[in-house]
Amino acid sequence: MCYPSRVKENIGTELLFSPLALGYLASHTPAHYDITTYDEYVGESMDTGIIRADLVAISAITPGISRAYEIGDKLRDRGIPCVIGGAHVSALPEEALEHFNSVVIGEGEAPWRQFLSDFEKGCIQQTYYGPMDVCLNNLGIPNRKTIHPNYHYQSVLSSRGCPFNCSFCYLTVFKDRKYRTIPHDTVLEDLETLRGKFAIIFVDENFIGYSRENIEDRKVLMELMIRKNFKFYWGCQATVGLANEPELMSLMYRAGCRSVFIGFESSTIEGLMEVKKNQNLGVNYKDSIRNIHKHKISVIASTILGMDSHQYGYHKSLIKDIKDIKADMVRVFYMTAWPGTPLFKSLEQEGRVNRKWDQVRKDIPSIQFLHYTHEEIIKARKEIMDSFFNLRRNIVVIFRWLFIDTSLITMFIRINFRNRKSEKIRNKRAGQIVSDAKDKGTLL
Ligand code: B12
Ligand code: SF4
Repeated sequence: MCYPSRVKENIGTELLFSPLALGYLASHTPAHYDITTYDEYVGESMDTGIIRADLVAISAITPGISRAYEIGDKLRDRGIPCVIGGAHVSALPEEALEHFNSVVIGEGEAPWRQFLSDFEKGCIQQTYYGPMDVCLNNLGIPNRKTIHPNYHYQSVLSSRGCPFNCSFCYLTVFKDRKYRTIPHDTVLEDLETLRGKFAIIFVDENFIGYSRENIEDRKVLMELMIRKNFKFYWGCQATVGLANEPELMSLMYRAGCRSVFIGFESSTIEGLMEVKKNQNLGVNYKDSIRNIHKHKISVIASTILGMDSHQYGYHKSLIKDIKDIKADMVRVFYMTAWPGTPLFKSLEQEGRVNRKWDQVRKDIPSIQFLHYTHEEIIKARKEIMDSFFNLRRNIVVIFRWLFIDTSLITMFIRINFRNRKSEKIRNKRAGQIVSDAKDKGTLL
């Protein structure tokens, strides 16, 4: 099994969370298979010339897809059957079938079991489909032996799916995606394997779910986690609606939550409407963060630069707005068009997308922006990041937390230090790509 990547991801922010796809597939693989995992994000390169295997399974996302195709081509030439799954090929299965024997679209566990059964009978199909509304009662826990120890934080899932339709989100590729929780016993069993870690991360699309029933379910999970006394700290992604759930936030804090990553995306109404982030409309970000801080949980504000409605100069007002809402940390991503999304479809019609998949990442400008050139947007992003990753700003945030809760301070300093290093790598990489494109006259 392999996670393909041409570059070893930088040890700063890119390697924050461990991938789980192959871990789940491994736990749904019959015991008579002997599995070896190559994780190219951490530099475990798969040598396609010498590798011996009866079958190779690849899990890829867009920036690693060209490497995946290279692996598929070489191994198929050597007569080794290859199967691929993940976000990118779920959107573009025909493209993937040019390089692979089989493509799995959607959620992988059930089609993977079917694929293996067909493989043993010698009759594999070209495509397999895993709906995203199947009950997760029999999901089980991921096989963590397949996860490389070099990741800063081990990822955990307690739910899957999201019913919203943000135009840029890769999840919109799946029509039948439904929010489903993983049984509490299964989540606790998985967490038990992580006892002793300093911190972990829940990679659920939205940890708090989408209904009253979901919120109540989360409260029960929190109570169970508190009873288990795990001791590790954790973070998660959630919608800003978390701020209206005092009881849940208080339980989350007691269960170890210290940080929540929230997609604010835009500080303008036009921006939110443009990307259909309707759940953020009318929300007062400052009050929301204040409410979350009251429960001693820090906020990482994620935001997008380069929407069509963001006029040149938007980044300057964004710096002011993020400071004003008192977010503890900020992540700024370029507007990126993932294949299969509504955003990709509309920008493709206008000839504004980049199909050099290696360069389609949220830290490299890849689409043609309406109001910024690529050079301008790199400078704009750097301006934002410089105003958040500097000593003065660090002192402000550390002081804030000294009076609220000190358990996060070491982690904050560590993440900040890594982020500063990563930012340099990111800017250098983005700058190089833009200047190469300029030299070749292919700059968007
Ligand atoms: C952990 C993580 C990482 C890890 C590992 C990446 C990986 N392959 O998972 C690391 C730290 C390396 C990483 C890095 C990046 N990541 Co990341 N990451 C995630 C995160 C938070 C969790 C992934 C995960 O484990 N999910 C849980 C598993 C169970 O779901 P899954 O991966 O989708 O797998 C299921 C199915 O897709 C399918 N499946 C997948 N593979 C296979 C293979 C086979 C054979 C089969 C049968 C089925 C199958 O079955 C699985 C089980 O049901 C996701 C967001 C999210 N919540 O999913 C983003 C995400 C995958 N990352 C993303 C991005 C953009 C990046 C970066 C490019 C960041 C950037 N700066 O822009 C980098 C660079 C990666 C590179 N070089 O290619 C995007 C991908 C979008 C896309 N269309 O490609 C996501 C979706 C986040 C987002 N919304 O933007 N990331
Ligand atoms: S709320 Fe998050 S996970 Fe759901 S569609 Fe929007 S960006 Fe995607």
